[in-house]
Amino acid sequence: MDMGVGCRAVALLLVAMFAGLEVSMAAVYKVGDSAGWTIIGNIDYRAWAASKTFHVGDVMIFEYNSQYHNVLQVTHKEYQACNSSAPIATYSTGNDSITITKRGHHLFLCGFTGHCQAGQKVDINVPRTPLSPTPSPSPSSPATIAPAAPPPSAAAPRYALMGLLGKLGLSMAVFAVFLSGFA
Ligand SMILES: [Cu+2]
Repeated sequence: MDMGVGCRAVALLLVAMFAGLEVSMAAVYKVGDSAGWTIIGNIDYRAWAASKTFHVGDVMIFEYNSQYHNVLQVTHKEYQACNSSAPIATYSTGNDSITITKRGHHLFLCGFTGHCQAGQKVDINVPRTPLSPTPSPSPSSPATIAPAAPPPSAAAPRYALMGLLGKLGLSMAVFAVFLSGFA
């Protein structure tokens, strides 16, 4: 084995290791993407959230001018009514990072007068029943009723799969080294 192949192998292994690392890390989302947390432009935060699949450990970044907005975490009832009088948590730095630590709905709204009514509210939902990574192609089987309160260990299979994908990536990279080194 000459030095060139060795160096390439090390480089590819590093790439594969980082790729494997990436899939197991939590995602960071900027709420509203480039628009941020605002009432300007009628951002559809419902559509924004619907386009994502959130997981426990993901980080939501709310970016806004703290003179005109804030971020209040509220209950479902308060969310529906745009009630900002008794929030669960209040964020007001203008650049808030909020880590999602459990499954279910995480409801946020802006507490400034009229903003929530104007649509500045977002529902970050982490499905209580993990979505199957490979949906069954046969629609004939009826949907099974999930238990009301799944144990915390329910997240384990997903991470196991992520680890598997990482290993798959690694072995593919090793295979690529063989192809490039001995072709
Ligand atoms: Cu606001």
